[in-house]
Amino acid sequence: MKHLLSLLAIGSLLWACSSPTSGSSSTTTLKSTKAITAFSILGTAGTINEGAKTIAVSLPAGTNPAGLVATFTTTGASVKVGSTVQVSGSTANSFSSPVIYVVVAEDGSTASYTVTVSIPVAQCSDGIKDGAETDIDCGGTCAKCGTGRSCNSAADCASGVCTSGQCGP
Ligand SMILES: [Ca+2]
Repeated sequence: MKHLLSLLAIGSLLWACSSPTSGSSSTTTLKSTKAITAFSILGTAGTINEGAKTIAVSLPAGTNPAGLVATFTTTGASVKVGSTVQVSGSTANSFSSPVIYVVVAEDGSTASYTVTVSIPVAQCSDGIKDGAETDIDCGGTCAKCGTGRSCNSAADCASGVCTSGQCGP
């Protein structure tokens, strides 16, 4: 009987050693942080809404939304757009429509930020007569108007001739 007990004792000792209580690797807990804490494009800082997970960037009129490089800082392990790992200050994306930045934490959990870039259409190419234009997108401070288009003075016309409010040939 004594022999059996010692066998049991040895057995439980062996069990203790091989058991996953050796998960003392929990001292290296993987971080779950996955925030984007700063975001800018062409030196313009974006407005980060951490609650809504949105980032809004307003760029100057006329900026080409294609191939823009974002500079960002994150508390996550990596950042992806689609399957492409994003390198701050290096990876270019087209922002003609909102772009989803997925931040991956060390523990594999993720957070998705929707980045929206707004670029006002330049007044001289917005397809409407506004500002100082004398006709749609021409005259005033925009390009000079062609023949037959409305003008206030000769300076509004490519031909330098403004007759009865119309640019001459
Ligand atoms: Ca216009």
